[in-house]
Amino acid sequence: MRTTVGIIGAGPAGLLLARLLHNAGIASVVLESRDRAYVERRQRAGILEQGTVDVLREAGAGARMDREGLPHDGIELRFARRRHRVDFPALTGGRSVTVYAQTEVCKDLIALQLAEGGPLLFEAEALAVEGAESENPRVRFSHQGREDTLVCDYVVGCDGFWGVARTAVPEHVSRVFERTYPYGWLGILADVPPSHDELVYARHDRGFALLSMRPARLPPPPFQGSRSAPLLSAVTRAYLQVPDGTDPGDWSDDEIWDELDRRLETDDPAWTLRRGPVTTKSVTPMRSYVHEPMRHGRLFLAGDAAHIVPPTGAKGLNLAVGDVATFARALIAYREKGDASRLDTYSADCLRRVWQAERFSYAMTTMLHRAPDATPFDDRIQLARLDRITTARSAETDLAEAYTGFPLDQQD
Ligand code: RFL
Ligand code: PHB
Repeated sequence: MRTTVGIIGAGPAGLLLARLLHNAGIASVVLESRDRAYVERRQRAGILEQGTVDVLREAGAGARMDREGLPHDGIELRFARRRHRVDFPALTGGRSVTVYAQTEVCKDLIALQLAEGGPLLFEAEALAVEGAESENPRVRFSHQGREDTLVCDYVVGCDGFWGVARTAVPEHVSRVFERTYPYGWLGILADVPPSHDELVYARHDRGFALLSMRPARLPPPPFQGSRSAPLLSAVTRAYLQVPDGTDPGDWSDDEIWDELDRRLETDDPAWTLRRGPVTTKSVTPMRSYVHEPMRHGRLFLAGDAAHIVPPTGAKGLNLAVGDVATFARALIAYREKGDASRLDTYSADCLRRVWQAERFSYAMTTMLHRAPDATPFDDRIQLARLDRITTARSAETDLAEAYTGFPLDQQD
């Protein structure tokens, strides 16, 4: 098999890249090791930065997101029994975020790719990238019980943290920067409307808690003749900080709701937590990780294949979108104007944005989580950082700008 751009992985990075290249008339083949149902079900991110929303719209993949996504103009911080709202548009000159699940972004992009784009092969596992330094890098892969080779002009590794693409960068040119955290997130989806109309990030002596949501489709009432279910509400997505290595089965539904109640409680008696049946439960470890460089010869790394952030800043999916938008623009500039400079600076351009997201995600994580060995001094520093955000406009603006994301074009 031969193509211009071989894409490994059909997560948000690989799928969006295939779409951007298709729109520019550039051929690609996507290889995905899992089956379609698995990719469409995997529960993950939920917050799209303004820039991500813009890229999806420009790619012609924003129609359902525009109908069903929930625009959010702020978040709430809770600490020391206080509530504080951060108003994004007021602090950033009009920027906001959209709540729309990664699963839905992937479903939309898969449907478009299968209808209009180039080949997207499910259950096609990349085994190795070979010849990254040559004119024609190759991906060796297995599909339907056979081994095959995809010969490309460029290979883009969008195969996530556990993928194979990164291993094709020789050790002597690779540098890895990493940090693990001694806690994880127990995440739930529950069939109950959210308890607040914006996301709530809470710092508590018992640990961090986050109240989020997902747009939800409720079945239409029987008297309505409509065939598609109208979007009537949202359901609760919530997270609790738990010790590293926690088994989600260790937590009963009641224990989860009780703990959310404790960590989210403030002096405001008007707020109450809505409880309901928990439909999914899982534990995510927390990690910061950057692999430099993000390019070796004609192999480019994008998204989680090159970097991981702890989810507290809601940046992982947005970084993946930024990387592939940067690569697509660079390749289009080369093909249309013969200008290879943006391909040459791909790694440096992405890493600037990546490190800003690493900084922000680390700052949010360490400000809001309680480490097992935290001292009273550490607690006071966390509270002082939160107090600063709620009293100094400059500190609050810094949070709002980073959360809503820096415009992609700032790099151009
Ligand atoms: P993905 O989504 O991991 O996709 C990689 C794809 O590659 C496939 N693959 C292979 N295919 C072929 N051959 C191989 N050898 C392969 N090896 C792997 C995999 O099956 C998969 O389909 O990476 P991508 O595209 O870079 O996307 C990154 C995002 O998924 C990730 O950063 C976010 O989900 C992180 N994240 C969040 N990001 C946000 O921006 N906002 C959020 O609110 C947010 N919340 C979260 C999150 C991640 C979470 N978890 C579970 C880690 C919340 C959670 C709980
Ligand atoms: C989510 O809704 O999954 C979510 C929201 C905000 C985060 C992380 C995850 O910071």
